[in-house]
Amino acid sequence: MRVAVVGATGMVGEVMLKVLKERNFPVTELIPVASEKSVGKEIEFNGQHYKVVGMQTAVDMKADIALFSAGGDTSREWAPKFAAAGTTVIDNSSAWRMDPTKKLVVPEINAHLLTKEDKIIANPNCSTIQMVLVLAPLHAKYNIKRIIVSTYQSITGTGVKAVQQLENEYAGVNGEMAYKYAIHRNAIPQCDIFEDNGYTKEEMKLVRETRKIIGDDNINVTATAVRVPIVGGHSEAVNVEFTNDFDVSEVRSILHNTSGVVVQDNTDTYTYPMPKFAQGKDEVFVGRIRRDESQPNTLNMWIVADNLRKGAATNTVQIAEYLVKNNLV
Ligand code: 11C
Repeated sequence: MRVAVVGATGMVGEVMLKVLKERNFPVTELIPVASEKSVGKEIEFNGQHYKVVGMQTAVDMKADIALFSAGGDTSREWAPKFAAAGTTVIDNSSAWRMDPTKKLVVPEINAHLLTKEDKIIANPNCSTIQMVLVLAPLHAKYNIKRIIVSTYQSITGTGVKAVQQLENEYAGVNGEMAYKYAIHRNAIPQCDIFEDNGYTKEEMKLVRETRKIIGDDNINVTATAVRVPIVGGHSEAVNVEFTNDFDVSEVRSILHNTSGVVVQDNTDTYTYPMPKFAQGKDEVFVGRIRRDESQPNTLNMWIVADNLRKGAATNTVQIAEYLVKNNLV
């Protein structure tokens, strides 16, 4: 496969390159693509050196697959051009996710919907991916009525500028601010901008994307997304009400048998997921699985994943793997 990575020098782009390498994705030629200021830089991949190219050059090179992580505006402008040149785009931005003509894919849940005609495929938001991977098999069994989710999100979700802000604050030096407020020793109840309804875009992604991926508009979701001074991954406290009752040990067993999910749940040994240990891993970790005793058929869980891995790069590469395996590119 001739693979273009658009945004190759960015935080997610770098992880995409790492994941392609680790998973032995069959790359015959890498086409690293970035903005004009990075054009000409060299990137090492599998022992070979590749020069970073600009967008139009990359379109003209007609790669088989392009993995995009360069923001919504770049994606809206360039993904259709790549697609028109015959390249299948897997896009990590929010540009196409809610477009009814585009598939929004978490491979373990809905990759079977993909066809050769899908030339722009959307990768969901990180906080949505880790939640739906755990909830989809439980929905199949018990039918979700309502989800209440509170997130504790890593600064890496904002990007390199936020990591720099935290480092500056640790060091006590003034620098550019990614957030309106200090993030060191703080929790900011705002991820992304506000929508007219008083929720942030991040919170509404959890509502809309969950329904689209699971394929059920009857699932009610309400979210509070919070930024915390953490780098290893996003954590989520999830309260889920089902139509049908469940047995907690059966829930554990379903999740234990769910591909991509690791159950870490033993109060005797203080075993539960934490971003410090999820960092660099491709799986989604779930623990603190317990019945909500305040109302029937309701479960509490704690879900953690590396937002740059399963939340972004790994999920994108897994979609590409599915396309290759099923001759869809
Ligand atoms: C965050 N979830 O942590 C965001 C980052 O829609 O792909 C990814 C934004 C997106 O702030």
